[in-house]
Formats: sequence, structure tokens, C-alpha cells
Amino acid sequence: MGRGRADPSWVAVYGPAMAAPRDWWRTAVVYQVYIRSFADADGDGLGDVQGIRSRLGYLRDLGVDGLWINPWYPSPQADGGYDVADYRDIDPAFGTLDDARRLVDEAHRLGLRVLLDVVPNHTSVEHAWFRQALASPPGSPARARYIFRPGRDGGDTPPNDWRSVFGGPAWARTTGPDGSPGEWYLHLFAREQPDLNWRNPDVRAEFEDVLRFWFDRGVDGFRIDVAHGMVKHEDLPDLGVTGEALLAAPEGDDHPHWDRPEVHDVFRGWRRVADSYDPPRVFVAEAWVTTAERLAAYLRPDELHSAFDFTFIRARWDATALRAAIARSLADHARVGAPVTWTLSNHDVIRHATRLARTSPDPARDLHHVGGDADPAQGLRRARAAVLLLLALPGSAYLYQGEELGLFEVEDLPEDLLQDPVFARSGGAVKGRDGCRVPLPWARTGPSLGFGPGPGWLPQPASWADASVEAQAGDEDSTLELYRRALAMRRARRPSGALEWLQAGEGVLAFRAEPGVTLVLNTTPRPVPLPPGRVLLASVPLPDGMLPGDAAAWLAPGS
Ligand code: ISL
Repeated sequence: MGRGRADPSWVAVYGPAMAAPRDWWRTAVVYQVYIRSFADADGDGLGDVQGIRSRLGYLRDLGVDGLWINPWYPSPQADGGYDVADYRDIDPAFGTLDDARRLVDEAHRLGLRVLLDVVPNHTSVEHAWFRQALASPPGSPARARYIFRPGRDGGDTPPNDWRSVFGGPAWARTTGPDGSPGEWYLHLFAREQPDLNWRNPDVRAEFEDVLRFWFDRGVDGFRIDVAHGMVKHEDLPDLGVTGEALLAAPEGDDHPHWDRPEVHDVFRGWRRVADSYDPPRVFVAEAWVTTAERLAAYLRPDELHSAFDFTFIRARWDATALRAAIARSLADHARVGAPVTWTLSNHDVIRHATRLARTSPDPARDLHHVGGDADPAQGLRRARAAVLLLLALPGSAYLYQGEELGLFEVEDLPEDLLQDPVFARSGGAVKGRDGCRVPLPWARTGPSLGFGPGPGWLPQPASWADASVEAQAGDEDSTLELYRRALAMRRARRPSGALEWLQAGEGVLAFRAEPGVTLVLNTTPRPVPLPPGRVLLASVPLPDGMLPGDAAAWLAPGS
């Protein structure tokens, strides 16, 4: 692989709004751009870099501090770009390195930070290293960058019992040039995503260099894919679990492939790379671990800056449960001096307007996009309340594209259009994640409601015309305007530091966060009296002195 060189034409430009303190990330609101589905400038049905450039003004006006862009690297797209063939380039379907340079410059001029997505657990089968490994004999240095092993029982049985997160065994068998079966390689995800061997020094050096390649081009940070899965147990012991792979490690350091202690040393090295830049670059980890305490271990001062806290993705709509989970996250993060990174949705989980619409909630079904009964009006109401909770909390928050429009999961996509490998690998039992990845509606009309000049890669529901940016902009009651007002207020008084819980009735959550906004959230279906204070913002119109069911309000002192 070629080594990256700093390109002098990529001079990082930071606009006036960027003179913010070096710890901007501690209170930042970051907007996730799922590039395939954000905006399509060239009309091929897939979003692209030019599309993002054309909508930077929208993001600035929305009031976020930055954007995280899902993988845009050359990729056969076996898993929506999470199968990377070259970490130092852009897929021609998305644009060019030159387009990316312009995007970073323009974002900075508008005061927006740009985070990319690094995928270090695995490469694509099309990556030069993997091709080389397949062409090299067992035991060779090229194979040592991945996890190749002979099979058991004379070679025909996989080396151990690990399962792929996407279903089926986590091993695929190689075939020699003469067609004879050979070693197996590990893939915790699709078979097109071979796992790298993080015990190999080539791998460590290579990724530090990839980070520098993009940092040299002004990129402000990285979201780290599957940060908890990178290092495997040296002996690859059997898991002894039947069924599909566990999403997260049990407590303790002994799971053979999730949340192993050795991974922390990798991140200490990454932190040194990030800190060698001015301004220092930042990381946010995707780490599905079991407790807030284990998550906080990734955030010790010499490791990563932040990691998604998936509390709200897993929590029930219940004030007591929410309060307990929030308190635990705050306390565990405080111990390592890190802010919590709150989020309601992303490109892997069911859209929260649908999750919160469930009339018989079942987190396990929802995590797997299996479907269930839903009350859309309840979902939207709760989603509007949930974002006021999210944005009132101290720390940082990530929004997933389209949630500001109140978009719901598209659960009736025709099966022949589904692209998520989960669908095929589960034999059709799990529909997969395409339903949260449908292209954004920007306009009321057009072949893809303003997403692009032609149809998008997935069809949008007709009802999305009324959910489009065009339909909602300027309508005071719309979800888009609620987000804009909330984000503007939050920028003026960013919650940081202390949170004080307030007495509240059954089913009601209330706290005051420095520098002074009080949040009240009613998770019951019945109206409750509002505490004293001046209403700054509410998720629904407020009848006199009352907070309706499934609603939230922000209050300031005074009347
Ligand atoms: O979405 C999931 C299962 O359907 C999760 O288990 C998900 O795979 C897990 O959170 C890791 O996600 C990340 O890595 C995957 C990629 O498919 C996801 O899009 C990405 O966010 C493999 O790179």
C-alpha cells in the first residue's frame, strides 16, 4: 500500500466560528451524514460528496457543530461501504479527493467540523492486503495481517465456534489456485469483511498512517467502527455459545473477541497521533460494551475522547429507567473526566420515531429490525420529547440524518431492493437496516423528493413529501423547526458540568443542568403540572401550567 503524503493544497481552513476552545467536542452536537442517502448531486441514485457540499448551509442553519460522514472510501459496497478497499481514497461513486478537500474547507469556513469513519476491525476482500494474503501461502507475512487458520477435523470444520454478527459462522474457507480447499479466515461481519490481526505491527503502523493521511487534510476527527472488537484472544478459544454472536461482551476481560483489554493500547497510540496536531484531532468510538463503566475505560485521559453512549437506544420509555441509566452514565464518565456522548439513532438501529411508536416494545426485536405494532402519532410525539431530553443533557450529542424531520423506519421496502447483508445472511429472517437508510426527502416533489435529479437507491414513502425539508421549513409546529430552535438555544447556553435532579411525580423526569436550563419530561400518557419557571421551549403546545403526556419542556428561572 502506498503511504500518504501531506498534500500542500489541502490547507486546513478554519472559519471565524472555529476559534472555539480546543475541547469543542465536549459539548458538540454532531450530525451523522449517511452519505449514500443524504444528497445525490450527479443523479446516479447514490448520495455523494458534491451533494453534501450543496447542503452544508442547511447543516449550519440547523445549528449543529459538525458532521460525521459514514465511510466514503473505495469499496465493493458489500456492507454499505464498511468493507473498505483503500483507506486513502474516495469511491468514484461518491466523488474525488479533490471534492473532499473542498468539502472540508467549506465546512470549516461555515464553522462546521468534519469527522470521518475509520473501519479498523476488517478490510474488504478487495483490499490489496487481502488479495496479497490469498495469493500467499499459509504462514506467510501477508497472511499474518489477517486471521487465517487451518480448519479442524482434517480441515473441513471452522477453526472455532465463533458466529458472525450478521448471521452464520464467522469463518470462510479459502480455495487454492488449483481449486483445492485451504485455510479459513475470520470475519466477524460479512465474509467480504476479513478481520485484521491487531497483534501484527504492520496493521498498527498502517492505521496510524491512515489517520495522519486524513488529519493532514484538515479532517477534525474519526468515528471508530467496532472499536470494541479489534483485538482477539491470542488462542482464539471457542466461545461455547450456540446461536448468533453476542453484540456485547459479558462483564470482565475474557470474552475472546469483544472488549478485550489489549485494545486500549492501540488507542493510546492513536491518541498520540491525534494530539500531535494543532488543533488536536478527536475520536468517537462505536463500542458496544455492557456497562457505562466499561465504556468509560475507553475514555481514560490518554485514550479516546468520546464514545457513543447507547443508553437511549436500549432504554425503555419510562422516567425511572431513564433517570437510572442517565445517572449511571454521567457518574461513570465523570470518573475518567469524559463527557457523555448521547444519541437516539444511527444507521444501524431502527429509527427512534418508530422505536418509540411501539405499542409492545421489545428492544431485541427492534435491534434486529424485525418489526412490530406501532402507533406513529405516539412515536413522533415521544421523539420530539426525546430530543429535548437529549439536548438538555451535559455532554455531546449525535443526531442521525432525517431525525430532525421526524422520519420513521420504512418497514415495507420490497425485499428485492434490500441491500443490507444481514437480510441474506439471516436467510430473510431479519430484514436488516435499509429501512433507516432511505434517502432524505428535501422537497415536496421530484423523482426522489429532492434527494437527487433521479430516483434514489431506495424508494421513499409517498408520505415523506410532507415530511420534506421544503414542507417543514418555516412551519413553527414542524419537527424541523423544533430542532432548529432547540439547537440555537443550546448553542447559547451549552449544558456542561453539573446536573441536579429535581423532585418530580411518578413517570416524570426533571433536572436542571448548568448553566441553568430545567428539563421536564413526562413519560406517562396523562398531563402533569409543570414546575414553576419560564417556558423556553416545549415539544407540544402547552395548555396553561400543564405538561401533556409524552412531552417535554425546557424552563428557565422566572415566570
Ligand atoms: O447493526 C448491527 C447488527 O445488524 C450491529 O451489530 C452492527 O453491526 C454493529 O453495531 C457494528 O456496526 C458497525 O460495523 C459494521 C457495519 O455494518 C455497521 O454499519 C457499523 O456501524 C461492520 O463494519
